[in-house]
Amino acid sequence: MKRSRRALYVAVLGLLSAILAGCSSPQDLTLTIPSNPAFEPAVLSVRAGQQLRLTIKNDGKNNTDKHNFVLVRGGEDVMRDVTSAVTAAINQVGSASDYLPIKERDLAKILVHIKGIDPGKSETITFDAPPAGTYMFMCTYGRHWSYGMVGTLTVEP
Ligand SMILES: [Cu+2]
Repeated sequence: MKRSRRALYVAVLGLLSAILAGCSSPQDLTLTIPSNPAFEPAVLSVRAGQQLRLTIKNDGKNNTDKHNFVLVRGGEDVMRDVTSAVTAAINQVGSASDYLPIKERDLAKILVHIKGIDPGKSETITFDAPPAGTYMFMCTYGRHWSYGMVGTLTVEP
């Protein structure tokens, strides 16, 4: 009798911890964009599969300080592909491109993105961290990547 009760406790504890693990809250991350276009901090580190809640705060003061956030599915080579595709899109349709690629195969190289954020505003996006690796992010407005508005998301296994 005593033994079976103990077994029940163990089973209930196991079930509870499984439920708690499933309900684990997302990890909050914040990127701030100062008046001088940049992401602060420029390096983020997370665990693979962790749910993330990323907030981007645009602290720019001028009306022209609009920025976006584009996280690509890889490192610098993938970022270069995407910047070429964005440049092609802008040349083709201007700001109607939303500073994103037009072709599906280029869009597929983007993991997540947040559209243009006005100065003084912030936006939040929730997503799951990709598999372990290094992922680049950037702002594609006005080719801001070329002014160093880039950063790295490091995903640990
Ligand atoms: Cu920007």
